[in-house]
Amino acid sequence: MTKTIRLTMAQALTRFLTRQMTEIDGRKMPIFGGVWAIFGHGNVAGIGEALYQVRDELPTFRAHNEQAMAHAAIAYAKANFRRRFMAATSSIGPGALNMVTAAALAHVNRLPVLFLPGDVFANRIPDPVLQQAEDFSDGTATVNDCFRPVSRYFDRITRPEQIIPALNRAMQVLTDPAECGPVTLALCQDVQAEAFDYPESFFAERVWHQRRPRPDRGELAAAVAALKAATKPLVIAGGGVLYSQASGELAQLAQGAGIPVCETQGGKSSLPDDHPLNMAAVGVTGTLAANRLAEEADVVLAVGTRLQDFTTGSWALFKNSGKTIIGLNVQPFDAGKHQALPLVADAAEGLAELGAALNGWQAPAAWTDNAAKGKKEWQAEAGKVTASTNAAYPSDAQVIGAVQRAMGSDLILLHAAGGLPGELHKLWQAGAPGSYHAEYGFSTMGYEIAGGLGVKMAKPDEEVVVMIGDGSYLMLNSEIATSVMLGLKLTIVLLDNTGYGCINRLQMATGGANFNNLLKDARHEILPDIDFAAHAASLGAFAEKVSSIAELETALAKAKDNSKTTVLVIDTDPLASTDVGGHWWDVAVPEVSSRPQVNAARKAYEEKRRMQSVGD
Ligand SMILES: Cc1ncc(C[n+]2csc(CCOP(=O)(O)OP(=O)(O)O)c2C)c(N)n1
Ligand SMILES: [Mg+2]
Repeated sequence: MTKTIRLTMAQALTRFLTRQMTEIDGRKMPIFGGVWAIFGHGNVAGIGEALYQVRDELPTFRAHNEQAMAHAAIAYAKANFRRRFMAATSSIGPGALNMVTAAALAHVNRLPVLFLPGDVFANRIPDPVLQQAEDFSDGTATVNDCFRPVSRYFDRITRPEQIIPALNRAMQVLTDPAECGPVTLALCQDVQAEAFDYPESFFAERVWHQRRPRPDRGELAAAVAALKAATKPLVIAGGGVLYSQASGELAQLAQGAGIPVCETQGGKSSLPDDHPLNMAAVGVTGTLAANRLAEEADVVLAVGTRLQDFTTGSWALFKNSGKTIIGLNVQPFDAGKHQALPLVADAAEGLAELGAALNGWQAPAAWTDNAAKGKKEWQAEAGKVTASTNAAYPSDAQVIGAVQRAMGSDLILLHAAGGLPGELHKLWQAGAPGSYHAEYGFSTMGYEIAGGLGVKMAKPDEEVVVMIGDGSYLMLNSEIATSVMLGLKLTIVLLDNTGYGCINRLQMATGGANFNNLLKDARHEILPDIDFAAHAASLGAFAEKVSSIAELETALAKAKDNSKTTVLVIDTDPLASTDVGGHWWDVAVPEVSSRPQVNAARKAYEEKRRMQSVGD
């Protein structure tokens, strides 16, 4: 007879989570780094009690905002290259829905996270319960259905035994490199507390290993033939290179065949910035060196990238009409985009097999030499825009220069939204793989600070530097207090340009009036003068407002020795951005307008759109 153990569904769930292990560098460890929780009705009595039972094996962390705690969980997974992850549990209703944006963030970035929102009573006896939305036509609908389109797997647990297949499927999705993304198990409140005789085998320890699919022979042969026929080959390294930890294989292929490499936001730091073949950022926020090659390339080996518009310049960057794209991706959906030759495989395996099959083949030396020349030219340009200045309102680029000079590259730099992602993509000189942590798949304002916290949990020995604009800071800063409480130190550099600088610039570039972006251009009675340093200090951080680039460098050097989270605030110029490099981006301009500036922008837009390739 099967041995069973009588547990509530919530107890079974938490016990199961503690038994899921992984192996990293030969060391066995729990695959779940912990559970983020904000309790309320719908989870405090059920899952709350169950988490308490396992608190020594599976730590529970308390946050101040459900979206933010999910950001921390997601950043933790990203910093662990998806090898380890976390769960996040909330009450029903607003607590649950606060996590939906974060679920989309994880979905877009293909990052594993387990959402455990509380849900309504399965038995429906007390309906409508506090925070329950009532659907007039669908008795099964709850607010948690909002998670469906932003989860790779969604389930609602309405009977205690359903948690068995649901958790099995959850683990498949969380650990599969192709399917990987958020899993939502909506936990009906009464069912969390309901007992069942679970088979003991369900709680057997399980060690999960990363699956590394090797390429199909036919696809590999086609990719090799395409590369061997290339005269201007280029590699685009996306986030998949990092998730696969394929930097070594990438460097070997690039060096062996003399193929220059460029990097997407997600793929930056695949190779160190100073690697001679690394042309660094490509696309809308790309370097001169990378974009020049992208325009000419005849074979583009796109590795582990979703080829989003910032990478392809809205499909206007790759101008060689005879080009072939090879999509080396573990997910067929991505591998076959834009009629690419698909090469479905793990990045490390695929790159290694490609490298071996190329068997000494090399790109024409003139192409590789041209790349090296472009890199030198770009470095000179980048040096100019990041140099120190006495300006009262420095540019983002000048602040980036200061951070780099004071802190070096031996740190993890994190950012997500505003003008910084573009500037950092172009200008930050990344070090080791994973040292550049951009959330630019969803570019969620408010990811930064909570994300930094998640990174620090994953990599406690690393210096974690968060760069953030005033807009993102005001949107979500509460986890500064959590970072202080948990003793997880972040260095946060806050660039205050008094509003949504990058959107204001985009508005101007599309012919719009300065409207509703910078605080001064928004409807107001009193123009706010926000004391960010005082605010951060009130949350428990060390905080300082600096008044120049030189002061920032001094403060950053000092911050290295600070024991707790430090926030350094600097005023910056909302209008300045780096002109050199970059590429057009498709932002639809109104076809008719009473503003002549809009009409002019529309005309220029129509011109630019002609460069877009349709369907390839
Ligand atoms: C949650 C969310 N809302 C809105 C946006 C659109 N958006 C992108 S950047 C930005 C302004 C960011 O302001 P700030 O953080 O001060 O950076 P700056 O643009 O000034 O560099 C806005 C509103 C977004 N990316 N995320
Ligand atoms: Mg701003």
